[in-house]
Amino acid sequence: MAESWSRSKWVFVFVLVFAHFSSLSLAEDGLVANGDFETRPSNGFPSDSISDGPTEIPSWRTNGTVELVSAGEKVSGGMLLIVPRGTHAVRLGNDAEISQEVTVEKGSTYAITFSAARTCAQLESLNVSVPPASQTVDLQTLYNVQGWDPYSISFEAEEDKARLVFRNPGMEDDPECGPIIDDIAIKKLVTPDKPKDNAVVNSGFEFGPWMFQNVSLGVLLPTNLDEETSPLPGWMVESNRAVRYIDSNHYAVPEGKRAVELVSGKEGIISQMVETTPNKLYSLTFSLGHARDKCKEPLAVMAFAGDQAQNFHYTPDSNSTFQVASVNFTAKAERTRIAFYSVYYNTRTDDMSSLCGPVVDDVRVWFSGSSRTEVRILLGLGLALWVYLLFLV
Ligand SMILES: [Ca+2]
Repeated sequence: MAESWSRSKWVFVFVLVFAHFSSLSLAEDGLVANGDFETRPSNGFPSDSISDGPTEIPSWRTNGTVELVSAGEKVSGGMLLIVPRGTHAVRLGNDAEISQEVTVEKGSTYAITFSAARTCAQLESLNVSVPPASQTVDLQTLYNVQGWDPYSISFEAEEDKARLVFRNPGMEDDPECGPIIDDIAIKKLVTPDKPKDNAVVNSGFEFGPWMFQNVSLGVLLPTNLDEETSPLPGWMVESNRAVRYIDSNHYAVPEGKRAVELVSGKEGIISQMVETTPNKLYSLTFSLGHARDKCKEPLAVMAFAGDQAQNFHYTPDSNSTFQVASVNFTAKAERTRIAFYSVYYNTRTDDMSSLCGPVVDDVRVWFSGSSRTEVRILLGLGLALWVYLLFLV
């Protein structure tokens, strides 16, 4: 009896220890292992050693010319290398890549946040993949004068291990060109429940990719590969340019802690297909705001709901950084597309080149009463009743 008790106790301890370790190895939200490239390689950082040998990058597998670069370094042209944060980052040469395996939950969706900068004026891009999903992020557009930006893409885990691969697909003449990447973080995405009185999922943009507390640039969301996975659950970025995901620590956000800033004019569209009942009258309402990021006015959005399209200008008000706008529409099908883009291409007043634009938040779609045909039928019935009553009299 005592023996079997002691054995089951050991089994219990073993299960506990096993559970502990298996939960530890799952990727946690935040930086991946050495995701900021600040871990010292065994033979030191290239910048502080005189040896010319190849440097290994702790926690990463490399292929091709991958360099650990330091803030303050210059390339041959005399251009200062941009290191997004901290002291070190990596630069990917022609066709070079770095990768790392992360443990994930099969079937879950993850967002990868990373910072990227281009080194030369050429068409630079970065291919980010979690095989079989793959996406090429265009680094041609400079969204802000600091020369780098955080980006986010998403993938659905098909296995319980995923390999994150960052590759420079370019073939530049100058071997010193090639994107610089830094601050690679992962976050498991949760799709929020749909509220009862609103057909919009993630209506306040509170669910989204990892954001670094002390980074004030927001996170750029490039075009989605498909409708199923988006770093912004429920929403799609449809066009060929990015929108900016912003936080209330650094921007004026109408509701909650997160919102979207439409920074790419007509080329940065966010949309969602919402469930509707055909022939019912609906109202789309949303907050239209100013991010308080010195964005030069006028700010305006074009809002789409089914076959309705309407543009709204942001009217500055000293008491508030946003206003509520609405569009009425009659649903034609069981799913209706709602979408937003910025009417203007705006830049900041201080540097005249950082891209900015109107803020959209708190998007709601709800029944706004009976449809016109229903009203007509009711009026018709009422009239018939009166006629009938008159006959009786
Ligand atoms: Ca919000």
